[in-house]
Amino acid sequence: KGDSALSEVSLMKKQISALEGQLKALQASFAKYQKVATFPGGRTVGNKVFITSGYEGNFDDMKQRCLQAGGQLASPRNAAENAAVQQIALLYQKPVFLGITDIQTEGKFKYLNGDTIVYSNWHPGEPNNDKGTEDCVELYGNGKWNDKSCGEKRLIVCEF
Ligand code: 293
Ligand code: CA
Repeated sequence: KGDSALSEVSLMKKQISALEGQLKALQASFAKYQKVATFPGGRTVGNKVFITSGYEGNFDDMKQRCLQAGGQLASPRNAAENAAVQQIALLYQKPVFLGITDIQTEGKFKYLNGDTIVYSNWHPGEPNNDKGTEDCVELYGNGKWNDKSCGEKRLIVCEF
């Protein structure tokens, strides 16, 4: 009995040291992918990573591409996140569509999960629903937001 308890302890010690080795390898691998993901069209803010392929598309295209990649359209929820998306817009010299629309109720901008937005950075005079057709939101190089027709093509930025 004493012997079998001892051999269980030594088995567990072996398992723990194997796990330690695997954890170390995983940490090294993660650090590498974290660097790759932020080069050059990516930005991390806290636990969030914003990244672009550099391609443009309309809102539905972009939404699908981000979902397919396991993320969602960039949805900055504070000034730091907004600044990160702004840097990507500046780097690529292209405005970005955000994961925010008022498709459901005109004038009530929501995230794609249906929650009302907790942060906004509208350009003065926006949102103006110009021509009655603007349900999507683009982020300019100056970081400010404009409501825009969802059929326009804008830079694809996803968040993970
Ligand atoms: C109007 C007035 C402009 C404004 C524009 C955008 C379109 O043309 O000042 O920049 O609408 O809001 O989304
Ligand atoms: Ca507008």
